[in-house]
Amino acid sequence: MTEPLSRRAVLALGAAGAGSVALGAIGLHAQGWPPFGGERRDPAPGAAWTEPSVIESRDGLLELELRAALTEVTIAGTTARMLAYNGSVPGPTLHLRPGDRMRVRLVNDLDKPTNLHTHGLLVSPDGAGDNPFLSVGPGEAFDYDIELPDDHPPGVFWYHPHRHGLVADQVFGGLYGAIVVDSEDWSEQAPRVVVVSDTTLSRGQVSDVSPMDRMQGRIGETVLVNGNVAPLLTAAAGSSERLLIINACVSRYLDLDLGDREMTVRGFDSGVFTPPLARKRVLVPPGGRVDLDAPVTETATDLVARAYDIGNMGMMMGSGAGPADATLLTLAPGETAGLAPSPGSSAASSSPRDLRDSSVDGARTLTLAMGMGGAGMRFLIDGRTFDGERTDHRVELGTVEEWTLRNTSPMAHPFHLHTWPMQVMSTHENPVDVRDVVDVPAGEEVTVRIAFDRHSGRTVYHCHILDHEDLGMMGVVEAT
Ligand SMILES: [Cu+2]
Repeated sequence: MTEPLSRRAVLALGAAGAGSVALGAIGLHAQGWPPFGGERRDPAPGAAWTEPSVIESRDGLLELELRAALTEVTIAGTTARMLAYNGSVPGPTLHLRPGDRMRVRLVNDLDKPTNLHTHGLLVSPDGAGDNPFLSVGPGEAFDYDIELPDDHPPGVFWYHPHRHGLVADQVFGGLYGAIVVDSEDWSEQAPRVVVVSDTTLSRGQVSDVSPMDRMQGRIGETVLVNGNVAPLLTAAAGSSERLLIINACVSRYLDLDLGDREMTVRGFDSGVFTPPLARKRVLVPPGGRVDLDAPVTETATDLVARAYDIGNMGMMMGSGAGPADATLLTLAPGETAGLAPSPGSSAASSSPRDLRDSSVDGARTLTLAMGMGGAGMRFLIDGRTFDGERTDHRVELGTVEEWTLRNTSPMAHPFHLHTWPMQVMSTHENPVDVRDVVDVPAGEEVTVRIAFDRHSGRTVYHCHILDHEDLGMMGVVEAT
């Protein structure tokens, strides 16, 4: 790993950017929405709906300080010591516009290195941008400077640490928050931010996990929605709630089921379906997001994440029992807890580039595999584990490539590419399905097309079962 900044350099940067700390405080602007703001109530199953506080950009700029620290937080109806951004789990929601600049001072009050990844944003991976090779040591700070292109697509994204080797532990510990990019005015019409995570708490702190759990991909015992267990979301019967759902779980797939009701899927990740798709089940792999409308009727219903079998490590490594069903939230008729948006927003006007008819400048196959070796299972892409000094694939800026993602292992792996979205080519019924996390089921292959445009630079692709990423299932791509 590169350690590009010494503590002294960081302090010097800090002096130059001293204003950003104060500005960060001003930027921490609590809106009238959501109704409870950032206040932490005492949540319990069926608890009132809460959402993280929202920080909005102003005049094209969002500045804030994000302090990562072990903090006592109110979570799942109790208190626990977790890793938190600015003292809350999830961290604040960042609401951005296309063309915005985001200046984030990440302060590391942890006892291990960390960094910051703006998952899914179409921004530069270089320098002080969305750079996965940075490492910010304990007691250090780093000033990120991230610019969104003017034509950045709308969508729901998220931020979390990406320091190789520590990512799963830090996300499991509580370090994640939502990013929403749109051109909408939330004071008039606000979607619901639904940050889904899981963790395991024991005696007031986050449990350690075994090497076996890491190889299988850890599944937390407690599933949280905005830090609560199965909160109650009420709205007028006959309306619908627009949910921006983020799967911030380390390894858990969310197989969404709203009982006998159909959900209206506006899009996954930064992709938009025109028209939206009606679906009774919606699969959101780890790291993925979905933007959907859920109908509210006269009777309450649960939004459930059904147990989803991704396969396991095989006979040699144990049974690898999968997760159980988990109720994410209850949708019930009642007083509108806030502002119920109506379907058909401006989001549909910004369709992603369709690559189906593009000429393809290059084709490659990336093989996701598992094999025995060393102390246990090895997690491989193209037969190798991650080496940040090595560049695995070089592509030419401005080209379109077709990548075949081949999974020869007995488990599904959700494949995430930074910086450049992927258009899934093998989805026949969804004409333009653009994602940054593409699930590759066990023993199968998926073909995607990627336009290497907007940004040059060097970044990573990896399995978004974050334990697998930490175990080396990651590679480096550079576009020049
Ligand atoms: Cu994996």
